[in-house]
Amino acid sequence: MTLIFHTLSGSPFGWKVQLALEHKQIAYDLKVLSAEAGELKSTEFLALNPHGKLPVIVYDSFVLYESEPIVEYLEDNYPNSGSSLWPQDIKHRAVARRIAKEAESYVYSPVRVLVTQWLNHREGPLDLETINHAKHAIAKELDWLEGFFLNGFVASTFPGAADYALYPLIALLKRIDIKRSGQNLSALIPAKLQSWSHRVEELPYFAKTYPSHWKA
Ligand SMILES: N[C@@H](CCC(=O)N[C@@H](CS)C(=O)NCC(=O)O)C(=O)O
Repeated sequence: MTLIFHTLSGSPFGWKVQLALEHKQIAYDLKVLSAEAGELKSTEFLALNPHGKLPVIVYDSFVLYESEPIVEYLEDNYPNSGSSLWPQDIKHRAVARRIAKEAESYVYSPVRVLVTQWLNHREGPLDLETINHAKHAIAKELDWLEGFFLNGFVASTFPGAADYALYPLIALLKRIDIKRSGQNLSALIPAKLQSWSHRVEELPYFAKTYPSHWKA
């Protein structure tokens, strides 16, 4: 029985789960759905996740949505596959869990604002006040988090779930810079986080997880 992993190309939550799957060396069947084609609102998909959101995993008859519990499930269900997604030291582990939570609670929302303004923007003027507010919030949070990248990765010398929670958000800032020249959102990423993001990009399984529609 192979685990089925449903995701959306470029979704930070889906990317986090895919990095965790690769890290744990778990075989999976990748199903990339399309929001534009209405696949998240289909009866079949809503039966998997009533919220109509990705990622979702299906293993045998077990269905799980919400990226955080999915990552916990992978760790718990595959204890002997790959390496642990969390640092061994209890305090480091707690800090890593905290940073994964901070990424979702405080970095994701302002990044989403910028994605909505610049990557998903269709028409009408940009809301500059909202953009500046989001940029300020990101810079403040990343400056704070930078202090916990002392050992190469988040609270550890090894990559893990906290790195996979934060990295896709940083990648979205870099993506906006590629798509919208002149924004220089990379300037919001402090030096230690810049080098850390390169370390994540050098992981052997990173390329496999890179959003397919970004490769074009
Ligand atoms: N808290 C959820 C968030 C999932 C989520 O917001 N997924 C987005 C992609 S990043 C989605 O499926 N959006 C589609 C939609 O809202 O229609 C998780 O951690 O899995």
